[in-house]
Formats: sequence, C-alpha cells, structure tokens
Amino acid sequence: MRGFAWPAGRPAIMGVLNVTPDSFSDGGLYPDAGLAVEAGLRMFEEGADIIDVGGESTRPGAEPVSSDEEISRVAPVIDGLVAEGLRVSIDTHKPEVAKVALDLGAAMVNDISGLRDPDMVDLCAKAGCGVCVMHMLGTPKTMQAHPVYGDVLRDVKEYLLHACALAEKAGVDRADIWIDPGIGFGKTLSHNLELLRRLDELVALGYPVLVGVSRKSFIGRVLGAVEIGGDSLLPVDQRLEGTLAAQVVAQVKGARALRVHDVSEARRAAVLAGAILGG
Ligand code: HH2
Repeated sequence: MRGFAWPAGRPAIMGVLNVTPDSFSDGGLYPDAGLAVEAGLRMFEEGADIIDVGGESTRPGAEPVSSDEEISRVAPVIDGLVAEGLRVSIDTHKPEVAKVALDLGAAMVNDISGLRDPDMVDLCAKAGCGVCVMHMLGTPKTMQAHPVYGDVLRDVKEYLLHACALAEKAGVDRADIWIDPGIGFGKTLSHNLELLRRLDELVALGYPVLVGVSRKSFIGRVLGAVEIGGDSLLPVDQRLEGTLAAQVVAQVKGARALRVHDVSEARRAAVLAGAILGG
C-alpha cells in the first residue's frame, strides 16, 4: 500500500467502521453517513492507522446484500473520510464495490473471501492498492455449520499462499499484501484458539499478518463457560478484556496489524506490549 508507514513499536491499528444494520457488534450504530464519518474521525484521533469501512455484515448466518446496496452504504462514508485525509480500506469481497471505493480514494481492499473472484485480483493489480487476503471456509451464511480441517494452520497457510501467488502473478506487488487467518470464519472454538496459538507459523511466511479478534464469539464462549457455565456466551458488550488479551497474544506471536472496534484501548494495550517486547 503506497506510502503506508508502519507505526514504530506496535502493530498497526485498523479501526472497524460498519455501516450496516446488522453487524454483530456495531450494526445500526450509524444511521447516516455523517455519523459514520464522525466515528471514523474519532477512531483516527484515538490512534487508528487505517479505517476499515464495511457495508455488508459477514457474521455467521448473515444474508448477503446486493452490490448496489453495499455501495450506497459505503460510498458516502469513504468519500467523507478520504476528504478528511484518512487512510481507508474497503471491507468487501465484491469487485464492483471495491472499484467504487478505490475510485473514491480507498487505499486497501480487505477481502474476507481471500481473492476468490479473479476480477478482484485484476482490479487490485491495476489499482496498485493494498490487499488484505483473509481465509474463510465457505461463505458467511454456511461457514459455521460444520467446519473441518486436516490441520487448521496448515490448511489456512496453504490457502493463503496459493491466493497470494495468484495475486502476485496477476501483478499485485508483494509488498502490498497482508494476510489474515480469518478468526471466526468457518472455524470452531478450538480452531480459533489453535490459529492464535500457532500464529507465528503464519508470520513466518513473510507477509504482514492482520488479526481480527475484536469482540468475536470465541471470546464470549471461553469467558462464558467460566463465568456463566456450560455453553453460555458472554455478551458482546462484555468482551473488551478478552479482546485485548487475544490481541496481545497475536502481537507477541508477530501480528503486524490488528482489526479493532475499541481503538483507544487496543492502541494502549499494543503500545505497552510493544514496550515489553522491545525492538
Ligand atoms: N472480521 C470481520 C469482518 N471483516 N476482515 C478481516 N481482514 N479480518 C477479520 O477478522 C474480519 C474482517 C467480522 O467482524 P465485524 O466487521 O465486526 O462484523 P460484521 O461482519 O458482522 O460486520
């Protein structure tokens, strides 16, 4: 991603800005574009290095929306954030949506489908933008039905390497690629924990690794079992401490970027962890 300066001493912070009615934790928060732009500016002031704008929820079971609907949600927000000089990524797997976002000045495409659509690869190669390639098993509608892997880390790694090779062959600059294991995207609780435990194996591939754990249900599940019992989930609004713990583990394992809802808290935790880790 041209001109992206990695922050010293901590992972980059990607602030989550969902302009959807149904995202799992911030859905419906910004009924108009002005409010969403204000929220993005607040995240920037709190230390976000890039704002990830999404117009379609990808929570388990989510219904897809049309490209037109997605564009109508994200375009005014991206326009407003870019006008304020902020660096923006577009969270989409649809090339038509990515194209509009890039034309408006977005610097990165965050593709949860891991570049499944060849048109997306070509678009990114032509645009010379940053690309985050995320691993997902299946689609959001079905991904949590019964995810099965041989060895989850190896399978995710193989998929990401393959997608990155296709992107580079099409002309995407290797330096513009980030990879992401896709925590919660077609993974059981133990898959998510294992991916984080063995994140250093993904880091060893040499691409910057982005991790998105913020408020996700695996956190609610681990803490719910301890605090409530059985299969209970700790509610989304009580997952901040668990989120920070998981983000710090990812940082210790070598994550270079964190996708977060709570920017200020995540930045503070990352700065402190960075000071301890040194270098
Ligand atoms: N997680 C979500 C969405 N996009 N992109 C990347 N690269 N990595 C992630 O882990 C990731 C992502 C899901 O979280 P959220 O956007 O908060 O919710 P929703 O999909 O319901 O809008």
